[in-house]
Amino acid sequence: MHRFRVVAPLLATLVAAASCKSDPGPSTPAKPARVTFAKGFLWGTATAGFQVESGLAATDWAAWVKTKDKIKNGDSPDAAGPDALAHVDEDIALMKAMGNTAYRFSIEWGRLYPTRDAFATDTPDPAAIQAYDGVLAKLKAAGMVPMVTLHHFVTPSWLSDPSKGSEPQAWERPEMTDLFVEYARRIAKRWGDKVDWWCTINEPLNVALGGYVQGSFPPGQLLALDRTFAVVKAEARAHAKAFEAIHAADKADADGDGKAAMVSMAFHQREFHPLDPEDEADVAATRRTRYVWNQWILNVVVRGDWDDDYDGNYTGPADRKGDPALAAHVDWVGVNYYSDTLISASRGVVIPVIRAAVIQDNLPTTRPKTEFGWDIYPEGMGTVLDEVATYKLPILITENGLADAKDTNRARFLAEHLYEVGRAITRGADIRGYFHWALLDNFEWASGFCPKFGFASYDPATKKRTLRPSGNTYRQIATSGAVELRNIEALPPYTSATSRCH
Ligand code: IFM
Repeated sequence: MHRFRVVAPLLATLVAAASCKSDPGPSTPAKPARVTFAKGFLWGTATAGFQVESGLAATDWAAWVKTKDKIKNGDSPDAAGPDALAHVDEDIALMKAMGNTAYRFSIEWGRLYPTRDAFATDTPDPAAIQAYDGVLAKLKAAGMVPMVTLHHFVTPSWLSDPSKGSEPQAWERPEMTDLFVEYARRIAKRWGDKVDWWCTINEPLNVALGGYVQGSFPPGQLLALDRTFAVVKAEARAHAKAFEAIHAADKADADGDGKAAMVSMAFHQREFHPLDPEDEADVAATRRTRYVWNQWILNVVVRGDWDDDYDGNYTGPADRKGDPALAAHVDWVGVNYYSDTLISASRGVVIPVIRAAVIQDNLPTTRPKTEFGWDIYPEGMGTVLDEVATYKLPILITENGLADAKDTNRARFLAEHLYEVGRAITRGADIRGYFHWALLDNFEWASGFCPKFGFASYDPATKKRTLRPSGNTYRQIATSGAVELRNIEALPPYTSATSRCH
């Protein structure tokens, strides 16, 4: 869903320029021999309910996967997924084998409350309660710090019906915000003594882009810009209210660090470059895209700056600067970083508002590509972290990873990205943890099971997990609390993926 398949003429002359950040010039400072991480840094992996669980029938995504031609190969998590709730012990064993100390996962609204009536009467499904109780108890017994996501793309069916895509769904519905806030309050109250790290909404912008621009997510709309931005605004407001509800409901300090709830969102932050760095229009379009993509919502929930028309100025009819109801509504910033993006002002499908075409897949650069068609670009992690550090809040990398079925690139990818995280820390960023996407192979939304993002693979029939060798690299880094440049150099060079999952 994150991938905008914008077919642009790929100019050979742009290739070197677009990949120039990989070629350090003579004035580049020497790279440190090692970077280190403080004791207590969270070493984790991540998953999300619909991607690894089965039986989430009462959700919009369950209906979406049954819709013709929406999912590659017609894949469905129920049939071929890793069935995570039935394999918690095995999954915790994987985490332990990698020296992990933390795990990010979601608690699914549609599993706990499959019907509107169940929600209205606060009668959660007992099996669901038991399942998540079990996950949290087992994580605690294993010494793992949980991070819980409350909305990772999936909405209960009673609030979102993809078969009626022309009507308002999920975040567009007037009642959604208050119901989500109530859901957040209940979860924080029930499990606040076990959870400190809360992530309200995963990738708020991407939910909207997938559902209303690209049409690859429910409700499957194409270039419906007004609806896209209405969704983003609703999510920003819902997050701010959920932030307050969670803080009011969860006063328990689960991990004994002196703080109770720590609440944020996970933002999909990308690096952006102009398709043609010599073209001023592309440069300006890149600036606009970076602002709307990486900064707009952060400005709302950190500073209360409500830039209603997304133009970067607070001068529009509904623009507001410094709204106290929205400002200071994150305790930390969650960064999902994957790769680079090229921006053109004119070549490809130009999206109004940003007035830019977004090219995310198979970039015309010399960098190695993942099986998802994304560039491997660790330096971009550093740029994004420096940008986020300007908000002066703790940061957690809530996702970072690659599709790599044969595990040829994962160890180097992990080490190089963590090296950039370490360097950002030495430049002053307050980074508290890193969650690799993903613990194990999972359902990659519209791309089905084709992309293999996991440290572990699993047998679809027996569900038996097998840790890929890169898990040893994670263990070595996590247990030593350091990344050594010489260890990175000893790893095999990247191999560009020859197959693609889309
Ligand atoms: O699998 C997704 C995840 O659900 C959200 N962030 C990006 C990942 C890889 O595309």
